[in-house]
Amino acid sequence: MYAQEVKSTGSKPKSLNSMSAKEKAFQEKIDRGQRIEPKDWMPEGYRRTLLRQMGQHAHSEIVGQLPEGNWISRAPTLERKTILLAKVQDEAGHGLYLYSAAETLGKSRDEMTKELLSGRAKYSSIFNYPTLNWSDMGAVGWLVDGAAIMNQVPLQRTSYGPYARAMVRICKEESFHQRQGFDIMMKMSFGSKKQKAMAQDSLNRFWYPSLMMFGPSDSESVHSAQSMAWKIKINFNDELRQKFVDQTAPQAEYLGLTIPDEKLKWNEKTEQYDYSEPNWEEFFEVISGNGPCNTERLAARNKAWDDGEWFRDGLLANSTKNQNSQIAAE
Ligand code: FAQ
Repeated sequence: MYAQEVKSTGSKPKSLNSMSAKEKAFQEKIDRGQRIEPKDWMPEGYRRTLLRQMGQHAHSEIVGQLPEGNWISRAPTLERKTILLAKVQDEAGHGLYLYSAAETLGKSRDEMTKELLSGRAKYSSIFNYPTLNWSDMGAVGWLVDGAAIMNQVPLQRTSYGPYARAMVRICKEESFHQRQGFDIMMKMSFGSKKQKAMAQDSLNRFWYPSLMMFGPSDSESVHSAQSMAWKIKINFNDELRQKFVDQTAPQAEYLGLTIPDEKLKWNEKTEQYDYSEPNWEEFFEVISGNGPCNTERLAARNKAWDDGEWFRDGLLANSTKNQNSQIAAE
């Protein structure tokens, strides 16, 4: 019922010569590094691609609250509880900035939400994996937020103004999230034997799903070419995945943990780590709705939407009443 549909409709970018005058002027503006703003003319494909990516991104922030929200009441100390609560609230805020930025392209937040709830829109594959113990909160902050930052810092330079500006604030907060995750990992890794084993277990389970966050390998990425020509995306999927591995491997070493990849090795020639690809079959299963928690995640979002109906109706009724009394007073 709640399966996410895989609907990849990517196309190759047009050459400047085959563009209409309007499209050419638009592309040249992007090539000069100028921002596109909501009232500017834009090709329909640019608008649709942005709506798809920003919508998926917003949904990821919203669904992304669930695996951590699950642990707020079970955090080991009051301090950890308040920090986790603040982080989860931040993710809700990120979703809202992104929905607002996407609304400037002419699609309402309600429409985007309906797409999420019906399974027509995607959200990040990572949130379809379960969080089984406290050290998973460390792994999510360290690896999931770490991967999110790696992907999102370049998006501060994306060509669409409202998206780029939303990303500036989001990145600042994500950086705090990543540090709190690493702090939990340090506590666990340098703690008792049992705690260290929990930290290792979390790394074992979250490593490959984190690598999947960057999307399929470039040869399978249907949108990269056009999205990069439009500067909606700034880097290739594999490029960011490699940077993430290069950044994270020394951190794991510092923690005394082992990344679950026998092939992981520093390559003197390329000056980067060699590593094993994630299981792409599993990735495509997860984004098609068949991951371990897809059904549970969408059911939770649907329940929250249904349970909140009376409140949304109340807010709307109150705002209509206020507007009417203001009109009557004028
Ligand atoms: N999961 O052609 P590409 C976060 C889909 S925020 C699910 O390479 P594209 C914060 C893709 O949509 C995490 N689906 O696609 C946080 C397309 O399907 P479609 C989210 C995926 O768009 C932390 C198809 O595969 N971040 O974590 C995934 O050029 C902790 C072909 O792929 C963003 O959304 C995936 N991992 O590149 C919150 C960042 N990868 O639409 C709470 C912005 C690919 O044709 C707790 N987005 N697909 O049906 C992006 O940078 C890009 O959209 C990519 C994918 C890189 C994710």
